[in-house]
Amino acid sequence: MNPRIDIEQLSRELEQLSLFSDAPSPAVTRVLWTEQDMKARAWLKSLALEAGFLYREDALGNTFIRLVGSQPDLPAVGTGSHNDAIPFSGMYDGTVGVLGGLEALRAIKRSGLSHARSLEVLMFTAEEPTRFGLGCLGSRVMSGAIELEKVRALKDANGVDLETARKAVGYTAPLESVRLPKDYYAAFVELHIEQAPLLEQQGLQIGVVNAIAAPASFFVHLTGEGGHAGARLMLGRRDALLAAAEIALSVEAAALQSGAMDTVGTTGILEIHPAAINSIPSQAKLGIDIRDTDGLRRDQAVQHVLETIKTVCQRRQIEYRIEMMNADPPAQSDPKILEAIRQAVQDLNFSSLEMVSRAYHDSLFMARISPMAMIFIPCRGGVSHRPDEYATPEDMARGVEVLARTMLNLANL
Ligand code: HGY
Ligand code: MN
Ligand code: MN
Repeated sequence: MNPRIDIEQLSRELEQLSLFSDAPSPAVTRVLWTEQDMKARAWLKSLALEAGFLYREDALGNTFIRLVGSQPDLPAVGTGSHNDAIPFSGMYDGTVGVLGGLEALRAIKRSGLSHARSLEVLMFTAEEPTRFGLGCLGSRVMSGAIELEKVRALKDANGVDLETARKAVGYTAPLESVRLPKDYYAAFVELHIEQAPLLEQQGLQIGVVNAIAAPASFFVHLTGEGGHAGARLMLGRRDALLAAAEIALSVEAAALQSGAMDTVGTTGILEIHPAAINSIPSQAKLGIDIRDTDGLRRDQAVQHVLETIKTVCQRRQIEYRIEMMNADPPAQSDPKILEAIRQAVQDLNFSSLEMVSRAYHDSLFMARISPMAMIFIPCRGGVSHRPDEYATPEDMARGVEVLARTMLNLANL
């Protein structure tokens, strides 16, 4: 019997998970290793144990939930995503891949269908950059994509470093133990909402993701000269906010002038000091995010902004410091995994679209240690990272069905 998805249970669990939040419903805020995050982790563990699966957490809290196969020594087939949520976001980003992955394993177990390879759901730590300013922290360390010294040096907005933060919530094993060998997984397939409107606009049911765009992010720290908003004349002012404003506009210009619609640029953070209406801003901090499906074009857009920062700060006599957080290459999906997804879509007679992911995901880094591909389902209006993010139970059920079939296709190869 084919795996049958219990969409009522999955929908209930998504609702329950959304309540572990530091924002009023329907918004969700669940930041790394906060009380709500730790409660959500404990709750996920209870679901895994209830289902009779193996459960472990690594030194960063990456969580592994395993349904053992008939040949447990073979590299497993992995799936998974993230449960952390940026401030005032929605309840489906990431969670559909974690709880949907769990439901896929439960459905496979209920079906009694055999699978040589073990099947494993991963809940990655810190896919979102909220706390330490760097996204995909868990999968970066797992895949060896970052030096551990850089990880240890990360500090949150309160100056708490990562080592102190992780040990405070019980993750004390050496960071070196997080790294996974290249043959740990035979395949990795992530289920995620599309976070864009293409599937909905074209009335298609499944996205077969063949590439993940290249993300870059950096902070710009600006220091000018403060002073009295009324008494200080305009001539000679060194207003940090105005320099920041020119820089933010150059982020938009860099994306629009790249010659391709795939280049996107966002200034998502702008903090000023002292932030008083009658005081000239002496300091500003920008958080800038620039991406493209083409790594070279992305780098050119970043370069455009860095040059603008230099000229604007020279003209306005503002000191600046650039804090590069990441500039990752894009990832291509593996042909074999794509074929397994297409086969599942065809068997289920669903409609589908081959597409790229403009959002990044942990799969961007899992691609470094395992053949990877992603499955998208539509989300209403393409909206994400907002409280009105929504995916229908029918779309979620289809996504989990494709995931379960794909994992089974791969588990017996
Ligand atoms: O920003 C991203 O692409 C992901 O949602 N963290
Ligand atoms: Mn996200
Ligand atoms: Mn996500």
